[in-house]
Amino acid sequence: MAVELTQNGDCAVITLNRPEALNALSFQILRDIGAAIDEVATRKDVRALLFTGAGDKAFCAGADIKELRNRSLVDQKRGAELGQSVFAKLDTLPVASVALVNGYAFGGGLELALACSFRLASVNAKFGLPEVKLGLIPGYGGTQRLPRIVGESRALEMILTGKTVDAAAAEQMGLVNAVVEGDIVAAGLKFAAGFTGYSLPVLELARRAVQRAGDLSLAEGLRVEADLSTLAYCTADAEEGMAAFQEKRKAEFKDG
Ligand code: DAK
Repeated sequence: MAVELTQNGDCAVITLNRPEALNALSFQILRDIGAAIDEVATRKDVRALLFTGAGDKAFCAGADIKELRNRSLVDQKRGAELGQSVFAKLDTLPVASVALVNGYAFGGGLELALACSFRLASVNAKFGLPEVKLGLIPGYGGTQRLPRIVGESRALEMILTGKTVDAAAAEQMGLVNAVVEGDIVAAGLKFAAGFTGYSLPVLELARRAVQRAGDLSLAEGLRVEADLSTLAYCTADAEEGMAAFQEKRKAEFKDG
């Protein structure tokens, strides 16, 4: 299987498993990623989703270039919409996602990582949107998500030059949350443990609020925050969290 879904405790792990092509995204692999994300959404015991790539060279070298040629414009547009809709599933997934970038994350591979809630990089990770070298521009969300994460100027520089950014530079520009040494899946599980113990519905409300920051005015965003923070206040977990503080004990959240 070119897309493998496994579970490690309360974390689902989707592995792109096509190392002979540096885990390049064929249209079938995109559909399989979509199906795997849908399956994760049904699992009640999953509290985070991790993505990684098989092999020691690549997270994902991007869209399968060999598949992109000689297609009609209608097919190309549908292809872009397929990639966009699969990656957009991560926005509405009930749990946060972490891209574990263990090598090259180019083109569509970087766009997958950008669609995740968080990104960790191995020391040898390399990031880039090299579409311009092929006479193309990003089609799976890169022109929209990259500027929201690193700012317009840095995003334009990556998109117009196609230059590669190494792990240290990616961390410095806020493209990744951290650079990790050693086993990146173990690092991802540890990173996820930093939030999986909290109330899932409350985490989801926090993600919704932050997502809206990218597309609303400050005044509208503050109204959304007032609504969503009030919704969080209505959960039994909020009552439990505040009671536990006063009773000087650890909160026992029940996802309610
Ligand atoms: N697609 C297909 N095969 C790939 C691939 C890719 N993106 N990347 C690597 N491979 C394959 C290579 O062809 C090679 O297989 P063989 O040819 O030997 O059978 C194998 O993986 C190993 O690759 P290399 O031999 O090249 O390995 P190196 O270590 O020498 O180089 C590299 C690694 C990552 C620097 C190099 O492979 C590379 O430059 N790869 C291409 C990176 C790239 O340009 N990615 C695609 C960006 S474009 C759309 C609009 C736009 C897009 C999509 C859709 N629509 C409107 C629908 C654009 C999307 C992109 O992602």
